[in-house]
Amino acid sequence: MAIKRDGHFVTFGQHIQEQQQKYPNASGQYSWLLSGITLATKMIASYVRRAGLIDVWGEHGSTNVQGEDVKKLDIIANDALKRTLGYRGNVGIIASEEDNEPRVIQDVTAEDSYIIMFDPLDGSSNIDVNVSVGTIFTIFRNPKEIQSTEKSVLQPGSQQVAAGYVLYGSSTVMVYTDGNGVHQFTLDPQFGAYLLTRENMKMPDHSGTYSVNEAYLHRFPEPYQRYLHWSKHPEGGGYSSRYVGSLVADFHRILIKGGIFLYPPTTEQPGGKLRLMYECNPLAFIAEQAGGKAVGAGGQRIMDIQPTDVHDRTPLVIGSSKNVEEAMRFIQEPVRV
Ligand code: FDP
Repeated sequence: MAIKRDGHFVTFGQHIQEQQQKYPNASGQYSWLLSGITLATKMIASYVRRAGLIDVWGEHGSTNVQGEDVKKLDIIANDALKRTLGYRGNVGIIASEEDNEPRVIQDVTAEDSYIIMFDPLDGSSNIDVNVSVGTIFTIFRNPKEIQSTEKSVLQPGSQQVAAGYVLYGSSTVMVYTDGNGVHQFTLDPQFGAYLLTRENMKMPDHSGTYSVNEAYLHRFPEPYQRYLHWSKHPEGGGYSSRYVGSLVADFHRILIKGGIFLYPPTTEQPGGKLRLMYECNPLAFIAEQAGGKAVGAGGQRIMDIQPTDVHDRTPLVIGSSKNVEEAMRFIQEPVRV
């Protein structure tokens, strides 16, 4: 149910304004930027909802910088975000998982200028089969000192100002944090607004569910294999498993119900598959704000990893704090394959 305050729904915009009132010097520029994200995701949601009726299924016929086939909806989502954010005066740099290079929108060095990074459509291999997909975004401050675009962008996740995702699922929900807890907003298609539906979300600290593409088991380093064997064995964890194959959907379930998601190194991708900047950092920020944990190779905190390239990848273990700690007892040398 949508949460009411003084008998009224709380829109995402109102929530941001309430947050900003805590900072008397806030210029309002930040909420202007966020309105670009909400507008773009409403546009994406409207395409997702009409998939099958309009021509959005299938391959676009190109490959992205990662060498993956690009779907039509990937392009639509990427364009929607770039268009809406490109006109926001306070956006300095935009970096998209689908694009080769970060794009400098304007050379702004003012205090309230931002860098936005996004995965426009996460889980896109699920689009054509009507399974949930999502948009993930993260926001950094544009460093005031004039630097190269690369240096400005390559900040560790601990520097994130805010992060969130939109899950186009049974309803369209946005989960957001700016370091003051995690809140969920649901898109009301009648009002055309995101309304507050969960406040100060906390992840259960343990659950008996793990999420991993277990078909790749033999490609994982041995400690991961041992952990997964223990997890399902009746004399070990005795856990159940769920794997959607859209990171946002798998993570959202864990945020609400608890558990653990793993994308380990594989023999083919020893550095992991998931992108540090576009996927892992934002979800790690949300996980930690909700009381969970997120670690990469060797158990390093995801948000402490210093990126060397905007398209860096990392192994990921994320979820309820006790589940992640439990997994870490098995996974000592995760990069050895
Ligand atoms: P996709 O390739 O469909 O875009 O990083 C992208 C991602 O999906 C994640 O959303 C998902 O968790 C993962 O890859 C799925 O990878 P596998 O198919 O290798 O399991």
